[in-house]
Amino acid sequence: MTILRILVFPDPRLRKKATPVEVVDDALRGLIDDMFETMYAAPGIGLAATQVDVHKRLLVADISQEKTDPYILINPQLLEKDGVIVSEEGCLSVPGYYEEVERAEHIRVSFLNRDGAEVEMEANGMLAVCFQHEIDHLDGKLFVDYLSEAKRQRIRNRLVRDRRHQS
Ligand code: GNR
Ligand code: NI
Repeated sequence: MTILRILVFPDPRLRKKATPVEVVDDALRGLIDDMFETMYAAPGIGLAATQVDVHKRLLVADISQEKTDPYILINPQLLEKDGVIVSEEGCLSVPGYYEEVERAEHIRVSFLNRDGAEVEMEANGMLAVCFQHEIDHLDGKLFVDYLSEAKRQRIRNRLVRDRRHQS
């Protein structure tokens, strides 16, 4: 198992649109295991393949405290959205910033599981927020895109400055 490097905004690779997974094989399951290890180590409640520079439609999530509720969504599709929830979001690719974002409160999503079987499920509340945040990543979208241009620029400038002081 390997902890993968997470891309940080404004890295242009975070803007790539991921392409569908064609085969669910052992190589993909290896990537999934590495994504869980990376997410849990961060720690985070979700991770999209885009964030580790793999541009395939694949995400992992676990919003439980005890890391007991792992979800793997391959080729996720949002089928229904209902209601509105506003929550404070963060992102491992935008470290240190938390802002309110409006999302659907209830969703229905279809995807392939780690055996390549088609699954449909509903998600509500925090899990629904997490899935929407991760699916956005697969489309090259970040939570900062929902903020004002001024806020996004300020976050970008600070992260670029942080990076220079690190390296
Ligand atoms: O760890 C994370 N926390 C979080 C909090 C509120 C809304 C979304 C998230 S996802 C984030 C991990 C991450 O960046 N996933 O892409
Ligand atoms: Ni994120």
